[in-house]
Parts: sequence; structure tokens; C-alpha cells
Amino acid sequence: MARETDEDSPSGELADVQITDLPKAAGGWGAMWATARHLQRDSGLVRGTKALLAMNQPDGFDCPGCAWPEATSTVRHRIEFCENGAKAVAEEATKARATPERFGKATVDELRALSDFELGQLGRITHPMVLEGGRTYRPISWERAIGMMAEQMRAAGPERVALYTSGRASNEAAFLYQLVGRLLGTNHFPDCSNMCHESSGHALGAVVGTRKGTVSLEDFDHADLILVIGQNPGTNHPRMLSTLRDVARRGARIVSINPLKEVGLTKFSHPQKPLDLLAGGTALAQDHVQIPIGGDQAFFQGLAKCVFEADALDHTFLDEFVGGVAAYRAHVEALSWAFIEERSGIAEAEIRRIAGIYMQSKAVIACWAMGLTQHKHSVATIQEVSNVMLLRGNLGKPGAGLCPVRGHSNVQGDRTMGIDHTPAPGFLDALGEAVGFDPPRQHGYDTVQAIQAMEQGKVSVLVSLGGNLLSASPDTARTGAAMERCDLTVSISTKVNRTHLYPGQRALILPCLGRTEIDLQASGPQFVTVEDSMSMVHRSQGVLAPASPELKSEVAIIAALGDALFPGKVAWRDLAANYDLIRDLIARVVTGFDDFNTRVRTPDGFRLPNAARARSFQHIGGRASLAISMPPDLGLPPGRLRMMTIRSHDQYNTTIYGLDDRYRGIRGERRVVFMHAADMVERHIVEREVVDLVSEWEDGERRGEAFIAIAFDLPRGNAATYFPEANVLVPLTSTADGSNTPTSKSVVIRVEKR
Ligand SMILES: Nc1nc2c(c(=O)[nH]1)N[C@H]1C(S)=C(S)[C@@H](COP(=O)(O)OP(=O)(O)OC[C@H]3O[C@@H](n4cnc5c(=O)[nH]c(N)nc54)[C@H](O)[C@@H]3O)O[C@H]1N2
Ligand SMILES: Nc1nc2c(c(=O)[nH]1)N[C@H]1C(S)=C(S)[C@@H](COP(=O)(O)OP(=O)(O)OC[C@H]3O[C@@H](n4cnc5c(=O)[nH]c(N)nc54)[C@H](O)[C@@H]3O)O[C@H]1N2
Ligand SMILES: [Mo]
Repeated sequence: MARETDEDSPSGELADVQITDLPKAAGGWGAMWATARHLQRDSGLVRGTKALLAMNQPDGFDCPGCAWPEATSTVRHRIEFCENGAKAVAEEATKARATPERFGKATVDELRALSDFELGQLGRITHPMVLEGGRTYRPISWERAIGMMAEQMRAAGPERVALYTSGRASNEAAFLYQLVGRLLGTNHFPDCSNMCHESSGHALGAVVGTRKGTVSLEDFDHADLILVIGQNPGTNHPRMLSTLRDVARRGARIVSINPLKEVGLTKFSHPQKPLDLLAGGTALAQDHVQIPIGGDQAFFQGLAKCVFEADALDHTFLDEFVGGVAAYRAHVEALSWAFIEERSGIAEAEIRRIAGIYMQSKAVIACWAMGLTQHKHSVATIQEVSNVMLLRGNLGKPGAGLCPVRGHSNVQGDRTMGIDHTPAPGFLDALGEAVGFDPPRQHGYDTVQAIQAMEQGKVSVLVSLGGNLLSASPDTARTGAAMERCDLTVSISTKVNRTHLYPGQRALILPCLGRTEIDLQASGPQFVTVEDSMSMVHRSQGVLAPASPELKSEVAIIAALGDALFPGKVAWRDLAANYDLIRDLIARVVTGFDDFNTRVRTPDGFRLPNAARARSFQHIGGRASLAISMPPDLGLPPGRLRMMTIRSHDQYNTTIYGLDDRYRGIRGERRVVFMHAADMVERHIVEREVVDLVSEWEDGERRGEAFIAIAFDLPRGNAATYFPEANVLVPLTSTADGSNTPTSKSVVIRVEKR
């Protein structure tokens, strides 16, 4: 099937990878050094530092990195950023410019030969660009670009248009975007969340009736135990390490459950605290459960078995709020320890030990991320985590709750604003009433379905509000071919990425302002709003001069499209001139946003209501309910490995900042495959040998050529590669039950010698 070309490694050759010792702690001097180096290289120290000092401050902008919340302004530090936030800023505030002249020099086919890192180094896009009747992008006026878009969307009709969103879009942009789509008559809103925390939403919705996390940042001050499951905060949510550091210093416990012993969870030295730097840092997780990929569901059933056996239940809580306890009890009691050991890969004694720690703790927070969401059994696994938490009343009390740690800085807000292919009827009712139309009710396509629809010619116009659909999606070659079948592909982007290089018949790149930049509209400078992982809604306002005078805000671009498609239906120009008017509209449509404009002007913003946190289950029949499931068999055909695709320390999803993964001791190359030493010996593979990876799926094989094998401390039978280089190996139709999320963390492969 899909065959990988050499296009991901610049010259088609592998660099000489360097393997170094693992650092003793995350953060520390290494983080300070990396921060300075990236700022200097990309944005220049002065511009970069100006931006950093405004980041995560009440009057500044929200870090475009992750969705971890900021502390309240009373205790917030003047410096509130991490190494990776600094890299994200350097990437956006870069001095490099992808001007029409630079674009004009190469065809998209030639640009494909650049690596993702090199594409990023082209810099910020300065002008709207079009590709039609050739293979090169040329400049186009905004007016013609928007006109072309409106014309083709109208011609295609609602069924044939898909509107993708990446989670960096602001609430205001996302709200207008879904409004334009629904006025057109479609719910085809694939979004990055379909590949991310969709499984969490499904699981939590079914068990506790709320699709979001239930904790606040203050809860971490009151917890006795934090479970960090399938998450690598040292790299992906570094500000969470400051929270975990405070937790550890208070004497509370942290348990990590992960196939890898991630350095970031072992020890953390706060780069902005001199004493911490000198002392070498604070120890974080004392306990690490080295679970094989996919073993979590059975592991948590083992924990539940122990809780029942010891009768360590919160009976009052269960009697009042939870249904299905007896059936669930019968289910886990019937599972033998031999079965649980086999399906979790963890010995009974170890499960009992962790259960002991869990049962001694009065208030527990369970955090998780992609290690739980991107498997076939993800929804059931997350339900199992929730079950165990409910058994001891770890929900809706200080220091306890469920905490899916979101990725993109506003991915949660975008969903709240209606970026949802299965919108709630109540939301559509309110939207229809506020704007005066009848929104479409039929469910739309998610990301995988949208790619399939393009492939089958059912979708002919693809619009992307941010993101990089080509590289983020599974089955890169297949996704690229599907996109190329479209009549029109449109990307609203800040920087060049691989999606731009797989154009439809015609393609537009519409360059927009980034978070860091001043957004000046007719009524004056504007701010936007975002919602963090813990449901706090707050302002974000850029401070830097825009990268080019031609840039428009996302809001202005979408409002112009709305005006071209549905003039007079909404006061589009007024909305774009003054974002307060968009917020007034949001307040009328979205629950929890009353008085939006006033409340969001308070220093910390406001928290959205969360029924599960309030122990209110009225909307799901009065009770939370324990879910029953059978864990998967982890057995593999002979010689095969289960591979997870993970992030390095030097990337933001498909944006590659550099070629190092400092916390895993890798420098200079990303095409690596981590394997257990014994699995290498068994295959006669030596350290640094270049191998091919072949994934096996019901519709055929996929080949990823030339990965450097490196022995690593992970469970036997498991392997790890980096996303997006390994996405060629992830089959489009291998998705999670219930959420349809691609199984990017469990791909069955064989390793071939070259
Ligand atoms: N700097 C930086 N920050 C980011 C991002 C970035 O790319 N760079 N991306 C953002 C986004 S969109 C997201 S969603 C988050 C992602 O944040 P993470 O979820 O932390 O990211 P991943 O690298 O995908 O890592 C998942 C972890 O899950 C573990 N894992 C894999 N399979 C299993 C399993 O079966 N069980 C268990 N228990 N663990 C498993 C892996 O070993 C790894 O430690 O980060 C956000 N923040
Ligand atoms: N194999 C594998 N695949 C995965 C994952 C995995 O773990 N393994 N993780 C999945 C996850 S969790 C996610 S969230 C998705 C991510 O999928 P996406 O969100 O689609 O990807 P990103 O790499 O975050 O998007 C980066 C692009 O966004 C644009 N951009 C940056 N800032 C802005 C802005 O302010 N405005 C606009 N309009 N554009 C901007 C830039 O052009 C940049 O190239 O990938 C998924 N894919
Ligand atoms: Mo994500």
C-alpha cells in the first residue's frame, strides 16, 4: 500500500544520530540554555523576550503551547512560561519570511523534498497565495481569494464541504467559523480533537455525564495522590511540572503509569528558581508502573478488584450518586488474577502495591493524555480509570477528580464554541434562535470520515482553520491523495506546512495573525479568549507587531467569508470590527457565558460550570454509572511488535523545532525506532542499525523506510517512533471503538533488515 518516500529526511539520508546519557532531571540549566538558543536562532532575543514577558500574564497572550492552566494572578509569577512555550513563541515570532518570492522559486513537488523542520524555517507567510493551473503558489488579493472560496463553497453545497479546525483557534474565530458552516448547512467539522482527546470526551460523557475534566488547579494543593497515566508532561505540559513539584514538596505522592520511564516525571529542577537549580531539583514520581502498551484497562480492573476486596469503598458517595455498582463488582470479581496479569502485563503483587497506595489516599487526581486516548480500547480504558476513581468518591471534592490533560491551548474552547460534528440539539436551538435560521441537525464527518469522504469524492472543498491535516492524520500517503482529489483546499495558516503541498485542483493559503501579535481592527486593538484544560476562560492579547502588513486575523478572514456567502444575514463587518459583539452573540448561545464581556475582563477570567464536579447527574438520569468492559488480549502474531508514535522534546505536533530529544538522550535525528534490547537481539539487529518498519492491517501493509534502531528501556514487544514521521504506518481505518480516534499508540509492526 502506501509507500514512504524519502521526503521527510532532507536529502533522503539519515544523519549520524548521537546517543547521550539521560539527564538526571527535567528543566534545569538544559531548559534555560534551550530557551535562549531557540529565541536567538528564530526570533532574536529582544523580540522574543518581549513576547515571553507578556506570555500567560493577565494583559498578555495565552501561551500557544499547551492547555495547562495558569495560577491565579495573585500568586502568578512575573515569568510564567516553560522551555517549550518559549520555543513556540520563537517559532511564531521568527524573523524569517515565506514571501511570494520564496514561494515562487519552487513547485510544491520541490518543496516536498524539504523536511518538516526545513519547511518551518521558511518562516511566516506574508501574503495570501493561490495555486491554480500549475504547481507553484502565486500571490492573490484578499478580495479574490475570499471570492474564490465563497464561490466554490456555494457551488459544492453543504454536503461536499468539510471545515477542519486545529485547537489553537480562539473562541471568537471558532464560533464564527461554525456559524458560517452551519449557515451553509453542514456539520462536517472534523477537528484535531478527533485525533486527540475525543476518547476522553466519550468515556467521561458516558460515566459521569460531563465531557470535560472535573478538577481545578487548586485541587492539586489538596490531593494526596496524583496518577499520571500515559502522559509525558516534562515535554508536553512542562508547566505541570511546577505543579507536580509543589505536590511532591508537600509530601503527596505521584505515581506514573507509562511504558517509558519519562525523565520529566522522575525529577524536576525549576529553571526559573535558582535554589532549585543549585540543589539539582525535586524528585517527582516515586512509583513508576512500566505498563506495556494497552495494558491499562486490565490494570485498572485489578485496582478495582483490590478496592472491593478491602471494602475500601466510599459507600455514602456510591449510594447517593453511582449506579451499576453491584454489576461492576460481580464483573471484576469474576476476573482471575492470572487473566488480569496476562492482559495488563503487570504482576498481581505490583497491582496490589499500587492499590494500597490508592486506598490510603483520601483525595486522588487522575491525569491522562494520549497514552490512553489513541488505542482501539481507549474509551473503555478511560471509563475503567473513572470507575476506580468513583469507587472511592474521588470526584467533586477538594483535591480529587478526573483530569484529561488537553493538548492544544484552546482545543477545549473550540468544542465549547460548537466545533463539533455531533452538536448537541440544545446548542443548535440556541444558535438558530440567536441568528434566525434553522441549523442542520444531521451529524457531520469527523477527521477520519472527512478523509474517507475526500477519497471517495464526496467532499470537494476542504477548509482548514489552522493545523496541518496532512501530517497530523494517519496514513500520510492516502490522506495526501484524498486531499489532492478536492476541487479546492484552503489553509488559514501562519506558517508553511506539508498540508499546503498537497493541493486540490485549486488551493489557497490565507495568512493570519498569530497569538503573539497585535490585532488592530476598526474599533481599536482586540483581544480574543481561550478556555484551558480546567475550564477557565480568559483573555489573550498579542504584543508584537504583525509579521506582515498583509496579515488578517482569523476572525477577520472568517467574517469576510461570511459576508461573501451570506451578506446581511449577520452584521459580519461589525463583528470583525469589535470582537465584543461576537462575545455578546456567544453569550446568547453558549451555556455558561452570561455576561461574557464583563467577566472575561477580570484578571483571571472565569470558570465554566461543570456538572460532574458539582456531583450533579440530573441530565444522565440522576446518577453516574460504572461501565463494564473486557480488556483486550495483548498477544501479537510471532515476531511482531506493538508500536506507539510519540512526541520528542523538540516539536509541537507537526511543527519541528529541532532534531533533538534531550530527555531521551537522542540528538540530531528523528527517524529512530526505540526497541527493547532483547527484541533487537532476537531479530539480529544491532544498535543504530537502519531498518524498515512494516505495519500490518486488514487492508494491506504500509512501509516506513529507514529508521535507526535504538535500544531503550521499554517493555518487551513494544516499540516507539516519532509522530509525524511514522504516520505513514498508521492505518486510516484502525480507530478507537466509540470515538473513532486513530490508534496512533498501538500499531502492529514487523521490523525488516535492509
Ligand atoms: N512541547 C509540546 N507540547 C505539546 C505538544 C507537542 O507536540 N509538543 N502537543 C500538544 C498536544 S496537541 C497534546 S494532545 C499533548 C500530548 O501530550 P502527551 O500525551 O504527553 O504526548 P505523547 O508524546 O503523545 O505521549 C504520550 C505518553 O503516553 C505513553 N503511552 C503510550 N502508550 C501508552 C499506553 O498504552 N499506556 C500508558 N499508560 N502510556 C502510554 C508514552 O510513553 C508517552 O509518555 O501535548 C500538547 N503539548
Ligand atoms: N501518529 C500520531 N498522529 C497524531 C498524534 C500522535 O500522537 N501520533 N497526535 C494527534 C493530536 S493529539 C493532535 S492534537 C493532532 C494535531 O493536529 P493539528 O492541530 O492539525 O497540527 P499542528 O501541528 O498542531 O498544526 C500546526 C500548524 O498550525 C498552523 N498554525 C500555528 N499557529 C496558528 C495560528 O495561530 N492560527 C492559525 N490559523 N494557524 C496556526 C501552522 O501553519 C502550523 O503549521 O495530531 C494528531 N496526530
Ligand atoms: Mo492533541
